[in-house]
Amino acid sequence: MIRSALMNVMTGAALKAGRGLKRDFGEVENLQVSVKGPGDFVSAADKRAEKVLFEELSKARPGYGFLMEESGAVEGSDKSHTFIIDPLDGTTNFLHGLPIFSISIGLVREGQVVAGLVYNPANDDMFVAEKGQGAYLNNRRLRVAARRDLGEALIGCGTPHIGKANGHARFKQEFSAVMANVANIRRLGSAALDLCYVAAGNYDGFWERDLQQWDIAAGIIMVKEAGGYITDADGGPDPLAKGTVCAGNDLIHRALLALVKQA
Ligand code: 2AM
Ligand code: CA
Ligand code: CA
Ligand code: CA
Repeated sequence: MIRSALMNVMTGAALKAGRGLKRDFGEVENLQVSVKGPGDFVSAADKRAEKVLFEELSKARPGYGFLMEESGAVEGSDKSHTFIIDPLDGTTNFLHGLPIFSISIGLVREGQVVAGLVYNPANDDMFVAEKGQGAYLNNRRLRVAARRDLGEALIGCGTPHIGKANGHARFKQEFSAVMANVANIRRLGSAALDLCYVAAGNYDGFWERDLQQWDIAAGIIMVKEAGGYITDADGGPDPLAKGTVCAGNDLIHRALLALVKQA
């Protein structure tokens, strides 16, 4: 288990914000919800959690910059460190009473994710990773699945959102290509957790397009520190910049990427 000062700060902030999310999840029907765009919702729970995370992290690491889904960028005096935060990844699940959502915190140093945390308050799953230190779920060290045969693999994915007409056509082709070659496919709705499920070996692989940095910053280091491979969905080396991902162990990643790229 990672017990660095930084990870203590990040877990403390996530647990505090998570208590608020648990409370709000218990009375989700009373939450104020607004619409940011087609199929894109934000609730008072997202905003409250983000406020707690910003307060706690900026108190402990004054000077670090922030990039947050709901409040945008906050520049710090320290130009080399930025926290990238999604206070509630899986808002749609949350608002529908499905306990598959998370808080995601990544720390980027000079363009590279050096620490990540993904916390699901509904079941207290706390995933953490630091560069060179491994990835953990609660106290258990994580390792990506060992499966070698794509035909036996369980693959996760993300579906395009309403209003993305090009994305729909492309996704249908990718989905058919992958479905014809794997054991089965899942779609859970929190990209941050999806990448943790690759790190933990629950999914053998995962791909999704049209993501934001806060959806994947923490998940990227989780997969890498669990011994996995992660690229953008076209095989490029910087999924954080591209906003697309393809992940798995070395063999599954390579085979899945070939299907997605060809589609
Ligand atoms: P969110 O719940 O924080 O918005 C699931 O496929 C991923 O896409 C999640 O990380 C989710 O993050 C994000 N997402 C959900 N609805 C979206 C939309 N309308 N536009 C862009 N991203 C969305
Ligand atoms: Ca959102
Ligand atoms: Ca998100
Ligand atoms: Ca969010």
